[in-house]
Amino acid sequence: MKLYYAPGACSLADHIALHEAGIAFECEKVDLKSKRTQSGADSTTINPKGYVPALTLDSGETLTENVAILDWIAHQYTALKPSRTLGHTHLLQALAYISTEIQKGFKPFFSGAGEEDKSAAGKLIVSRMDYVAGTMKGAFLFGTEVSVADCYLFVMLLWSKKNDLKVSAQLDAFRARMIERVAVKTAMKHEGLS
Ligand SMILES: N[C@@H](CCC(=O)N[C@@H](CS)C(=O)NCC(=O)O)C(=O)O
Repeated sequence: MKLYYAPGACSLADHIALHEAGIAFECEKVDLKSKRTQSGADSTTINPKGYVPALTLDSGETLTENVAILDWIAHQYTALKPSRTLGHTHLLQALAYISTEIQKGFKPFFSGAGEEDKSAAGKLIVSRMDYVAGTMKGAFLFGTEVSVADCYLFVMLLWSKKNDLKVSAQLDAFRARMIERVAVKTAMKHEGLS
């Protein structure tokens, strides 16, 4: 199995989740500008959508879309999803919200938008982060155990920090808790982020 990633990109969530799951996998870095992988391949032959993450399974099939890949990882290692009634639906609900409402909200920060647009986007992101924080059932989104959605939320908090967005003390504490995890340290070190 091979994860295609770019350092610090949303693919970091999958990288962390694969380590949390203890699944054996390889990684290959993608240059998002040139669309070349570390070994020189054209990354659009792996993911024709032209972005990361992409996860090539041992069967040869390649999965794309963070929500789908994180959901797949949680199915391989079910400790990474809530087990209670509607647990899977709640997981998808959290992943979809993080992907479509939070991650997409960062677009102005990556597209060279003006300060006014960035400020408006930042406010929206912080309020959406606050909403997610309000739904947390404990130290992690679904209680005492980490889930694949926590891995994704953590990456969004790294992006917030990088863009000087001030999040609540609760989310700062969550980020600090996550960063101490072996899986997080391992993935971040591999991506050259620590
Ligand atoms: N819908 C995709 C979006 C993935 C995405 O936005 N990837 C970014 C990095 S976080 C990327 O590779 N951007 C490069 C590009 O679009 O050219 C998903 O959720 O997986």
